Amino acid sequence: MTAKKIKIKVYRDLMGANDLWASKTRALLKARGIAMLNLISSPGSGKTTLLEQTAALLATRLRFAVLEGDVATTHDAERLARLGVRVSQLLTSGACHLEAKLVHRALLDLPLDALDLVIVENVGNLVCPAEFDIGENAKVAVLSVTEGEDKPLKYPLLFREAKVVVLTKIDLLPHLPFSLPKCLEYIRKVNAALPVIQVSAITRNGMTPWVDWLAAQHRSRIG
Ligand SMILES: Nc1nc2c(ncn2[C@@H]2O[C@H](COP(=O)(O)OP(=O)(O)O)[C@@H](O)[C@H]2O)c(=O)[nH]1
Ligand SMILES: [Mg+2]
Repeated sequence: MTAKKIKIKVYRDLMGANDLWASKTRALLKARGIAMLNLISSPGSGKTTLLEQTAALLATRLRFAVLEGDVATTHDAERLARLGVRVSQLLTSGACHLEAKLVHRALLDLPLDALDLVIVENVGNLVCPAEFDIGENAKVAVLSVTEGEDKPLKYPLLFREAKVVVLTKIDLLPHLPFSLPKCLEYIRKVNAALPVIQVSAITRNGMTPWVDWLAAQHRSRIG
């Protein structure tokens, strides 16, 4: 009896390909002493506004560029370009996160010899961007006080992976039934050592510790 030919459908490990591009990026940036940060949050938590406020404060200290990740439009890149920031827009055409290959391509078009820091604003989403390594040195979890204090418990991966939490829109605290101690407790439950920087892009409260933290990321990169 002749053996029946068996056909097997094979699905490639796409995450494996992503990790390969992420490690290429990590090597590229390490060789040039550039730090790269990956800002992750839900839509509307204030990432672009934070970057708008960061731009002038950071410009006197570091040479930096921004990669703006979105599903559609160049709105966020335009907001930063208007302030003179070196910025590129990365469009995912529907995908809910940035992939390492696209980030790598955009990095190769930047004048890497003239940069200390690259800040990536990932697509607004608390789930998928946390799962995809893009070759960053650190993930930054951005959480606004309007989202409720329980998000670190509901989306623990991001808060486990992040190196810092930026808690935004703290100017709104007097108007919201948001418990800051409860939120901090939930963050600690997921990641006991995670630092939290509280900021308001409106009052500019907390901007100095945030910019100091950014500068420290570059120092630890070259140190
Ligand atoms: N009250 C207050 N509103 C803010 C603050 N930061 C951002 N916003 C508002 O939140 C909305 C979303 O901001 P945006 O930066 O576009 O969020 P992104 O989607 O995370 O980039 C806009 O209407 C901002 O004006 C803040 O610190 N305080
Ligand atoms: Mg934005």
